[in-house]
Amino acid sequence: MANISRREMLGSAALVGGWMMMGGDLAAAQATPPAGDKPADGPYQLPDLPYGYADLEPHIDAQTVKLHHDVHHAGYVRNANAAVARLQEIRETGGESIKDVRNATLALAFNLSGAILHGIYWQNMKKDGGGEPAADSDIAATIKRDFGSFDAFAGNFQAAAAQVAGSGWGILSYEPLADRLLVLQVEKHENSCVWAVPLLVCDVWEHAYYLAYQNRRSDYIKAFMRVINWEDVDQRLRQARKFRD
Ligand code: MN3
Repeated sequence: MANISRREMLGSAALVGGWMMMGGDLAAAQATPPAGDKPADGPYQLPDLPYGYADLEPHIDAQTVKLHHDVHHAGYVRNANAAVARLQEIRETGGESIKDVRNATLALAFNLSGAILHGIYWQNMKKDGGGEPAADSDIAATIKRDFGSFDAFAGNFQAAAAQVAGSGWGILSYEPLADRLLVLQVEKHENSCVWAVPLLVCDVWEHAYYLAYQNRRSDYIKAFMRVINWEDVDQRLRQARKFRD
């Protein structure tokens, strides 16, 4: 990707930090964004794909990319905007409406987390991606330092993604406290485990792969590894490190 704004990186950091604090069930937040309409007006926009629907083939098929971006990702954005609007409405209305703050806040956390992670997910891939990061990149050196070798990282990352229970994400994160890379699992994407900045995220919700790979999630994860945009991941690492300054 061309540029990752500081605002976007801060949003990602706040997202992951927010996961610690947002517990609770998601009955009101809803796991499946509704299909159809374009995202409503609001502070969040559906970003364009950085490539064509078919550009990730044969690894990720065009129909999956189109549905995933235009319907699922758009739903997160629309519902995040709706939650922001609902919270504004509650603040203005007051009275009994204040009882809906929890539902609206859960909906905001769930949908904005989805919107942010999907934005990273699309940029984490590119046509003719995959392989290993450039040998002289920060991400290559840091993977080697923290995991021992690229293969050790790749094995850990793929196993973590494959072993997510139900829906969720495998995530390579930068953890600024110790300046370390960590492979994490997220099973409720608004409810994570550590303060960390996501650098590389693999969506293992079924909609990301089921049309082409059915129950073969591991095959999809292998395919994902073949389309990674390591320049994007490297840029995210370098930007995340600025948080230490
Ligand atoms: Mn998804």
